[in-house]
Amino acid sequence: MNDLDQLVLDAQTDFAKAPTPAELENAKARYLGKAGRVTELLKALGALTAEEKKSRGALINAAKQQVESALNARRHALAEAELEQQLKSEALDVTLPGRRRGEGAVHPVIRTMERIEQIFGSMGFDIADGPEIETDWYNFTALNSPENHPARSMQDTFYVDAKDAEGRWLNLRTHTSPMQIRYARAHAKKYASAARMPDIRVIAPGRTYRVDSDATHSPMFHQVEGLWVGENVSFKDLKVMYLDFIQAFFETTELQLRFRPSYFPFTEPSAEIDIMFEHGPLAGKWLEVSGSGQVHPQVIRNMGLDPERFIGFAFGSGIDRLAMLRYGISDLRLFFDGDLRFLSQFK
Ligand code: 2NM
Repeated sequence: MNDLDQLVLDAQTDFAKAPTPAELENAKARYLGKAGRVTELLKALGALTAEEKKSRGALINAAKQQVESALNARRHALAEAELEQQLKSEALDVTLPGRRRGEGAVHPVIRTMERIEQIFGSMGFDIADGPEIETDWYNFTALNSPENHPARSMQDTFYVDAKDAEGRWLNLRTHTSPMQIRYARAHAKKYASAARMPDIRVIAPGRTYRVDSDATHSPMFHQVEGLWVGENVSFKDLKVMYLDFIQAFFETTELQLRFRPSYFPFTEPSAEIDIMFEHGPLAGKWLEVSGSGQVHPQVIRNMGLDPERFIGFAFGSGIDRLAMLRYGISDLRLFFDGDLRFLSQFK
């Protein structure tokens, strides 16, 4: 093998070993660069005769062309490999399922609350909401709850370690009735000098809090309380209104309603409201769905109204319980565990 064949072979081997374009360019410099082996051979031609120059020069040029074509072939191969690699890394599996935006849904209790609001709204009731942190006066005193009543104890009520601007102790409301008081007082004030006060017809739905926790009690639960105050309302209006509501809520007229005497400090007389379905899985069983009664004269007074003139009827229902009955759920805690396997069934 002559020196030129050896040089071409060396170049081909070197180029083939270069793993990257940058290292290939370094290898190229060793052959075709200013001090490269091919360049040195061409420089050496100067010492030869014209005849020798011609023949040797032709051989060196032929070898140079072989080196250059080996270089180009390797450049091309490296570029191909790089492209191949890039395509591979960017490969898409078009059979994968698409990425979806998670689909949310309204919580079943809130859905039930909105359903109740819709029904009472259609019956001409206003919807009121207000503070969940209340003063002792709105939560208990205004509702005729005796100063030493056990409901006021720390065992039953969540107290807040803070006072309001007037220095009154605060608690998490144990029912939504304080909102009824707020609403009625604002209404009474608004119409204080009017010849006639329009009836108060309002529901107060929302979160309420009591120190209680088991399968049927959660420390946070939802209530809706309704209030109807006027100069000419009677227990009959409460009965008809509640019957209309419960029939709309359960989408059936095939149920019975029963008022059972009871006791609440804010109503006198008071009654539990029971219903009984005539069909379905709960048929034939009386179910307690609400408390109710004629608003106590002292509570009417605390609303800023004259109990000699105004008479009121009120009820209070647990929204969570109504939702359980509507959806056939036996454990209240399912509503508050945040388990998507349960919640996603209400989409
Ligand atoms: C109930 C039962 C009976 C009630 C009373 C009032 C108000 F503000 F008029 F005094 N609001 N809600 C009431 C009456 C609530 O819940 C079991």
